[in-house]
Amino acid sequence: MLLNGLPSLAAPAEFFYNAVMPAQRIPKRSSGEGSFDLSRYLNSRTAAANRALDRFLPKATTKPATIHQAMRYSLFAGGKRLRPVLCLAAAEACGGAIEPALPLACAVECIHTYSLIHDDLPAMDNDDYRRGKLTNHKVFGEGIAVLAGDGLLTQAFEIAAQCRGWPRYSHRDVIRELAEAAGSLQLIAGQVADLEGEGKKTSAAQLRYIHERKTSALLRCSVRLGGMSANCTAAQLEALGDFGYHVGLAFQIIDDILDVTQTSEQLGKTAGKDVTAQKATYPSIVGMERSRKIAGELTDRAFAALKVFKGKAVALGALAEYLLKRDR
Ligand code: GRG
Repeated sequence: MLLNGLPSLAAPAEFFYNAVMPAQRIPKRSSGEGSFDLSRYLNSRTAAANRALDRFLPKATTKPATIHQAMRYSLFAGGKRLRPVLCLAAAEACGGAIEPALPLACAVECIHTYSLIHDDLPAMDNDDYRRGKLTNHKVFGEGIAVLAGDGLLTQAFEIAAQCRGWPRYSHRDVIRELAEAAGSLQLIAGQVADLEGEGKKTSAAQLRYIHERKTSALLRCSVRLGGMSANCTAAQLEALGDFGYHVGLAFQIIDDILDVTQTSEQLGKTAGKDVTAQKATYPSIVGMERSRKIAGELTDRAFAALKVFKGKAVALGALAEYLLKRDR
């Protein structure tokens, strides 16, 4: 069933609806320690990622200044920094420190931001707002927005190449991990399927295909890279992939739910776009209540993957719970 660590596309549609192990085999969700201060953790790790991004990116005044302003405009527009924080938390779960993980955390955020800039373009989702601000093309024009996305995607690999390299994971492994997640079999494949599915009847299996690629692949990559930066074992790397895959699917279901239930002000982007664009979503296929249940079940699976860390993945567990309960 697993192909390159991802469940095969030939998996039956039922997988989508029964995306859980039998209930008795799933450990109850618990981040391990009641006293974990997630808010403090998020603040400190987000600040570390922001400082590192600022260091890695060319200054806004570096020539040609327009492109560097445009890259920085979207990168520092107030994103939640979930992927970098997950990357750092994965490193810590494997006994590593955040410093060696930072180039990888920043690389993932650059790729994520590029994908948002391009997704917002008139040729794609045609959005005016993102992260509570005007979209990149609304401020800089379409040409520069395309280039700002290209610049961030390329920058990601330059930043990742600055990582240390580890006994179990070379630079080659790191670059390949990033390229696979961002490439035409994953992130781009998800976007292609999303574009081509608009206005068409979409099956549950097709929707899962889109979510695995458009959302899960980069989240999975984030935690795996964090593990690599801590020279994690093969078993830990597999567990992190499993965790990221399920958190990613749950994350997208919640995103679809929020698109319907929250306002544009709360989301910082245009709410209700999925209905307007006639996009298939979990709520539109299985309804709101079932969607919430599936997101909870996927989060249970993510938790189950953490058991190999024997209580050391408290931050990852708390983040998974937070992502399930988020309101923006
Ligand atoms: C253009 C190659 C290409 C891909 C675009 C990212 C994407 C694929 C589309 C954007 C729309 C979308 C629903 C993507 C799925 C992932 C997702 C929910 C992104 C939003 O992530 P957040 O909530 O955003 O972490 P912030 O702004 O907080 O970083």
